[in-house]
Amino acid sequence: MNFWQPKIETMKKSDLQDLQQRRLKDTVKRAYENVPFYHQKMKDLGMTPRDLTSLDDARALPETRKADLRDNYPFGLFAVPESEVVRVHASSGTTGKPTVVGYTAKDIETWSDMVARDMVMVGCTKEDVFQNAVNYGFFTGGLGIHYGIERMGAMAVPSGTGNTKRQIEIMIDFGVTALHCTPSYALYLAETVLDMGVVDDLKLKIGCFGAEPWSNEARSELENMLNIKAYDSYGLSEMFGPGVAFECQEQNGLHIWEDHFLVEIVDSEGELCAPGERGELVLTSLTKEAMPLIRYHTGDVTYMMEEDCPCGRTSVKLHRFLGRADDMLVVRGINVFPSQIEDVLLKMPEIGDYFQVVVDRKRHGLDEIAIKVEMSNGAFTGELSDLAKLQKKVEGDLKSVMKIRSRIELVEKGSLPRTEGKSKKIVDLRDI
Ligand code: DLL
Repeated sequence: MNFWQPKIETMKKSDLQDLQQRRLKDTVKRAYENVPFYHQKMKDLGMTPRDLTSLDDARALPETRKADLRDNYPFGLFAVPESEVVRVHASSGTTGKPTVVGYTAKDIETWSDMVARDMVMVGCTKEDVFQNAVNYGFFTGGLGIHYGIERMGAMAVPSGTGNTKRQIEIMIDFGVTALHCTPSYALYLAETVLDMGVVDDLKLKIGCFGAEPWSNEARSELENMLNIKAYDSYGLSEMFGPGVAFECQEQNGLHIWEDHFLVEIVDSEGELCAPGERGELVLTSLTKEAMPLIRYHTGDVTYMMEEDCPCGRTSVKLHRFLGRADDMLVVRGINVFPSQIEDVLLKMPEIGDYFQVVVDRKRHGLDEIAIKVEMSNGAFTGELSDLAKLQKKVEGDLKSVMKIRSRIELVEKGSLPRTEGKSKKIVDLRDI
């Protein structure tokens, strides 16, 4: 069994577009009639749902941003009566009110099928024992993935987060074959598995990692440490949650489910990017009932891949995410993504898997990047001159990629904080 919903997953491009158009019309009509926010926005633009005659007309629709969710806290963007909403999730956010999202019973069904598609796509079957080691709560990664596992019939192991050694014991005792968690937590789990010396006791084959950016280097690292194939899992609460886009077994780009989302990639001026050109992902939900969102700016940077996928799925692929538009550091006018730094660091055998970037503005107004980098096990020879050489090498390699100088501080393995959820790789101390 290679597909969960074969008809849709392999649908001809033109049929997919027809389906999108029908669903877009319906979504916009529901938003216009039931959500005052969208009604007003469309009125301001002099539009009604009847103006939508082709998919291209979507470009004229109003846009939505995270602030709009906050402004309409908690339930102001719901397009159905509250009595139809069977679940809410929320993201805490660091400032202000959380953003709340709601689901009808049908939304939960749609979402579960979408996640089941992903699981089957990476090779899971009913025989698999699937551990979901993310936070079960307001975070969509818990219940979202869980329902998908149950839907496709594997055995769900809802271990949540915490107590890493026990998680590993469970993995061994239950014969866990597939794991879903953040890549940061996967690294911590892998490190602990190696420390415990139990890697040969694991039956793990498949790792699905997401909820934060990670690099191809981190993938190789995890695959080697745990003897698995590792897949990228993308999603956001505003568009159901996890499962929106997922890698297939080609491990080369994430299929985004175009029967559920209309995809745009736009540059900083809002113009459409050509395939291969990086920009911000903007999504319109096509099937969400409780809370449809139109042209939602995800803040995530990627690009569209053009070539057909050998796996047979026809929905377009997105390149693995380069980071968030707002995670991009602008240091002395140069754009730096944490993922670029990770790419450089993980290529070096002397360097471990953890780093933290601290950006600060010095007295003369010049921004400085300092990067704390953990060394790998046994990399310290005891010779200080070797350390200095390594430090110089890291600084040089980073400079050639980032185009600006950074100060490297080599620290002992284990000294940077480990996380069970999303990691915080950047600390920006600038007051800007
Ligand atoms: O992180 C949903 C999720 C759960 C996805 C489990 C995958 C696995 P939020 O908490 O709303 O939802 O955060 C969404 O996380 O806009 C991206 O910035 C980031 N993100 C999620 N997946 C990836 C990924 C969940 N694979 C935000 N690569 C998104 C890069 C990711 N960034």
